[in-house]
Amino acid sequence: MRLLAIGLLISNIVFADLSHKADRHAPIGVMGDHTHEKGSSMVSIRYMKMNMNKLINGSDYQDEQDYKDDNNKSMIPTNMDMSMYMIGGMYGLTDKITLAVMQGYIANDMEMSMAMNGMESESSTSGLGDTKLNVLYDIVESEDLVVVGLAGVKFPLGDIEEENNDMRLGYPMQLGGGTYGFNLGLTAVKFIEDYSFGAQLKTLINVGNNDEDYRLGNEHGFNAWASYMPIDSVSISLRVERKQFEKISGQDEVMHTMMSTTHDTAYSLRRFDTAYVGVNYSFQKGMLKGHRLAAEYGKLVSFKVADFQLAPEENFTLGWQKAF
Ligand SMILES: [Cu+2]
Repeated sequence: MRLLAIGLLISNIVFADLSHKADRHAPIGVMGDHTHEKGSSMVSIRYMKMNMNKLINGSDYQDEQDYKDDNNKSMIPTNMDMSMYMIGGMYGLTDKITLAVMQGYIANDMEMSMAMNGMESESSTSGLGDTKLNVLYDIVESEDLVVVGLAGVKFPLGDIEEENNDMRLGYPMQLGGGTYGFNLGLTAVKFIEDYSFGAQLKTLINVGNNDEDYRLGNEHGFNAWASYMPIDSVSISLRVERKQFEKISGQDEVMHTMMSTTHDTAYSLRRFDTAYVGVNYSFQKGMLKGHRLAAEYGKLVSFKVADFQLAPEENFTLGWQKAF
């Protein structure tokens, strides 16, 4: 009995140590992959940047002439930069249940050129995005296997009436979806010595119609990654992600569909596959013990979209996390 108690104590101590290891957190672009012990919490800040400057349609890159040949829209999207600061908080309600809240601040810049004469125009939007509140549940938590379930709600905080010169901007320039949504997710990570292998399925189901009489399409995400941890403080990762967006239902009547393909809901049915390389760094001692830094770079590898739009060619995420 006593031996068992000591054994349990030791295994607990060994286990508690694991959370400091770099690969106990997924690559920084993956969220909802881990939980926290009862009473412990974590804050995180992520900076995400995406650059889009190539036209695509179907599964191919396109040029401005292709765009003009295909439709009569008056403007051609030529460049879009999106950056987001995301603040997250996690709190272990029990050893099994963790609450997680996330709030982004978004800044978008978009350039378009007039189909008729090539005249350039610019627009920008910025502000808070939609809020996400999730409950994470520890289905399995052992030394070599972690399985986490996720369920939560997306709150429609982000503005959907962003304009430029009194003209309603296209869907990608809006800051939120305007409706509630439900998040569901399942993440599993297997640890084998210095390696770990993770997979995550995620779905966002949007519900109802927003004030502008439309609803963004549901989003489905699949992630798989492998990471290698040469020392406890560092892990490097390779990840592939598939993101599928269903079509917008309804439409914003104030938006002029003839303005550009991103003012027309047809574009919104789309799928992107992205490959990532990333690094996690977990401070093991000294003043910064408990702090984590992570970065990830993603490059689009394949896509299938229903209408002309700008490809999310490259993205970069930098993150800081601190557990208490
Ligand atoms: Cu956390």
